[in-house]
Amino acid sequence: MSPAQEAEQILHLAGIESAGKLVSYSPIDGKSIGRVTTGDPDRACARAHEAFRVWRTVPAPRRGEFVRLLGERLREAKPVLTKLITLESGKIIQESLGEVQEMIDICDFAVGLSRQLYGLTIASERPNHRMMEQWHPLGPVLVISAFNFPVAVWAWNAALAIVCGNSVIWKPSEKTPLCAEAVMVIVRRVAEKFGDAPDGLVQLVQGERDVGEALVDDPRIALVSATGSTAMGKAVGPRVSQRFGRVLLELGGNNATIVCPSADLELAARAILFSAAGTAGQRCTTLRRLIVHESIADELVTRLKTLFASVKVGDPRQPDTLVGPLIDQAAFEAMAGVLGDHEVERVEAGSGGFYVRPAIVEVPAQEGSVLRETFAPIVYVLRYSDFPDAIALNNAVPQGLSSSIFTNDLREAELFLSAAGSDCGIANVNIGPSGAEIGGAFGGEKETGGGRESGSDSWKAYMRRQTNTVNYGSDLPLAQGIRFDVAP
Ligand code: UN1
Repeated sequence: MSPAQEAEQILHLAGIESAGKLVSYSPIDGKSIGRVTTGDPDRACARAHEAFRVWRTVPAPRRGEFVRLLGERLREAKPVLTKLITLESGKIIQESLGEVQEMIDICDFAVGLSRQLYGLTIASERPNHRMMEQWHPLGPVLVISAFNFPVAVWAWNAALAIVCGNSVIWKPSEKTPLCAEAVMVIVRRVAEKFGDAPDGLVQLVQGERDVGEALVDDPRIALVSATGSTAMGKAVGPRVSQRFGRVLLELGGNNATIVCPSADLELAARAILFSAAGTAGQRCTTLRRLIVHESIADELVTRLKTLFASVKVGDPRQPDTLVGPLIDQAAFEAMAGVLGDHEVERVEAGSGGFYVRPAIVEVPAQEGSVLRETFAPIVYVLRYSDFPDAIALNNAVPQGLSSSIFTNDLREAELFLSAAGSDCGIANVNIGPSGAEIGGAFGGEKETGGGRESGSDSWKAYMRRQTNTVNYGSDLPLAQGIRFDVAP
């Protein structure tokens, strides 16, 4: 069946009408698979603001019930949503399944969190005084998501924002609008079952750049959580900061793996293949730089070349495909542009999509395109002789998302994780840089934007902290022992 026919069936099943200005194309064959209507940012912000005023007073564990129902519905919808993700983003089925699982996992996490939005109690220096801090809902949250994780990253943000008492507006990538429509069908069913969720608690606003800009600039949006390129973050960050709104940025990565002489090369090779070639190199956590000790570089590169050559590139709906198509022609041109003389190996998959074989390119120095994130499956190989140089190379790029090391030497591993080691938000030992679990805080430093989403205490970004001091005595002692008495 063609992607268009398959998509039509799914949209019909979900009751989604395919109409409107914005066209969705499947990267599988480059053809249109549906249309959606552009949203109205002003109306969405007004509704989100009203919904927030109601939702913030609902007890957090009850808000958790909304997310529990969402997780339950996602479990039921997993097979269908998986298919649509593959049709619209070009991910292989295994990875689309993983993407829906990531949504379910964050729902489970957020349900537990809805009873754990803890503040501290703090010892007061004054007699008969108590200090504490409370975490209150923040306001409407705008989630801008990218094509490569068309639904999971929205879920990371939405699940936390909802239990934290906020309303949510979702501006998905214009390359994956149908996945967002399908998730909204699920959300509407959840709202019905929940009963008294305010109208406009979760909204979808489709559109292109102008729609995104109007939402970003709206003062009713308290937090803009944006995932995408560093260029996008550079545009969004200052606009929001200028109106003193909050931003949570998850931008480009240029992730490295260091392979040391003591490494288990079999393990390393498998991890490198998944991290570099998985999602056709289109994850923000994709492995882009391999920093290998000179004593094992030849052996590892030979092994990797064989693996890269044997990987099946093709229709992502086939169970044995490991690398699906690039998202579009522009992605292909970007890859071809940086590979230049090395030439991109195009794979004919019997359709109009852009299918490429993952490339492994040895470079003498870390310069030029090696310093940039090209959203395609290219891994650059650099050699090192002294371990401190490997760490220096890992850090000598403008981005700071993810990193990893393969070693069986405890000293190397611990140094890599230490304050003098990797400067990234994520640093792993004996696994690749991609494929993080939702339980940890996800995000990175430098040009990656500094935001943290998903697990750990990332929820704090979606709330406002209030410090309270209560005097239960009948005197008025001042802090720092200040005396301020009126003369008798
Ligand atoms: C992204 O590419 O924007 O760690 C997110 C990973 C995934 C999320 C990637 N869990 O690779």
